[in-house]
Amino acid sequence: MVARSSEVRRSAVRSASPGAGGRRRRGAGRIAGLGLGAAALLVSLTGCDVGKAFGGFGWPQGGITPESQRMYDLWIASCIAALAVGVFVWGLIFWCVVRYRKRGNELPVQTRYNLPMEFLYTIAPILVVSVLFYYTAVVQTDVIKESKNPDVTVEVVAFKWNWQFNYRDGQGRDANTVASVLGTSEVIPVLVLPSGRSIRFEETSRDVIHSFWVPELLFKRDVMPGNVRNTFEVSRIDQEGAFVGRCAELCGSYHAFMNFELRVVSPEKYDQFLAAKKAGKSTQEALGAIGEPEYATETKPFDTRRDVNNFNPSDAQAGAGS
Ligand SMILES: [Cu+2]
Repeated sequence: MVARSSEVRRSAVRSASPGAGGRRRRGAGRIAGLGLGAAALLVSLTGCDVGKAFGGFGWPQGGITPESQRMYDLWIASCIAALAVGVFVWGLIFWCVVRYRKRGNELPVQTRYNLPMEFLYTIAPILVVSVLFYYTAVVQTDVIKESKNPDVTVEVVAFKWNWQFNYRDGQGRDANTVASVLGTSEVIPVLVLPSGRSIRFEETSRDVIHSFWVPELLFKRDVMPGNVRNTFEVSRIDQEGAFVGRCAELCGSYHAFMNFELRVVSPEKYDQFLAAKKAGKSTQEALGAIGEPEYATETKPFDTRRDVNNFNPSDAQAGAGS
């Protein structure tokens, strides 16, 4: 009896709406059109700097290398794609809420086995994920690419809790250090690099795992002790100036003070700086010789405030006891 009545209802629905199949096809066509429109919008929007207008969608802006720009573009394009999909899905939800809101006790048409719809919501997510995967793989491969002969090679040596930067005459462990910059508790190490040249960073640690991070490079890589020698390369730095660098791996008590400064200067100034260092000048003297500030301008030296007795307002030295 129940089966029969539902059969009757279904046939009634079919006869009451002879154009249901056509409408469904038109609906699927409209959805496909919307999808195509969103894709076209995505392609056209990636041509302009939409990210800037929306604060980078949370991604840090101000990258100073072509690699950082590529990562930024990938992020912006992914956000726009996510927004397009989001708007499409939210639109469908609201449309269904309004179009199929309850109008009486009659059950609305139950749509099942709608092949175009099922095809759409199976294929569309696979397509979206594939496109995102493809562009991520392309950008990642590009960003971690290393050339055979970079213009400059710097060995980054991390230790608790400072940095040493060795300018090398080649790549790998067997190359020689031709000049060096060493940070101390009183002096922030200034890593001087040229603009417009490719730079290889080779990282090694004397003790625990650290992480070499200059936010403007939008690239961060762990500095490992032992045999692992992480490397990465930037094809050039586009902007001259001073940029603070940090350790981005919790490495011990004074991790937070493990800052350095990246000073990007013109290639001519860089050559003069290196020549001065090779001639035996200190980093500060060499910086002064090329007309640059001798000390870091963007960050302060190691300030542990060990000599300040925070718990006792008297002038007693910390650790002096009572
Ligand atoms: Cu560290």
